[in-house]
Amino acid sequence: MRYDLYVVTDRALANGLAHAEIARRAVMGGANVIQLRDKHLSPRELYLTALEVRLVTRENNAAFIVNDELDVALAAKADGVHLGQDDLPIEAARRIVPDDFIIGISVSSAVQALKAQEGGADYVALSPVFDTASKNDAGAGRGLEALKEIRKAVTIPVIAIGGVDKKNVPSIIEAGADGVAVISAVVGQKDIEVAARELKAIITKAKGRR
Ligand code: TZP
Ligand code: MG
Repeated sequence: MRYDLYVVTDRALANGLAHAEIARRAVMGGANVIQLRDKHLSPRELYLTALEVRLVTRENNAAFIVNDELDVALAAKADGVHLGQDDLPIEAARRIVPDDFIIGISVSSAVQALKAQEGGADYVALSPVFDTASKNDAGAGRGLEALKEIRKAVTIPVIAIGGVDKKNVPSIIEAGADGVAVISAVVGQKDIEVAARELKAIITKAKGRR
């Protein structure tokens, strides 16, 4: 499983474009993972949207992760769910998902990352690595030192989210991240597909230097 370019959907930042269309453009540009994230939809709307994103990701061999809502993720046959520190505890989630179901956890420290790994996380996301305007309660960026500490603390894939852009992505990969998760650097760009392709090329190049 590759996490190189992990794109989180956001309708507001994409000028109201449908989640499935954001996903389609991002995977055409090479996104490896799509996370459906929408805090405003009802469970039913989220489920129906997830079915659409499931089709697009399956057709293009991208992984599909649902943010927060494990029931929707399971019902729509997503590949996994992404949980924050205030969401369902990973131990509880693990008990009710198939063996190969991906559970990703947001962490802000090496201690949280180790705890997530011990609970059975498939990956952790340092959140936020840098300051971001795309999530109100994200808090201050933890920086590359926190990323390096997490990299040392766990053996599972580590990704970084928050304020990631074309300029800082090489430093994130150099610090040991397996990939980056982005909203504005791809979803907020005029041409989502082109933005994804450019970012992916930078990630691939930076990995080649490691
Ligand atoms: N979780 C932590 S930071 C963030 C999320 C969903 C927002 C990332 O958006 P951007 O625009 O890539 O900083
Ligand atoms: Mg959450």
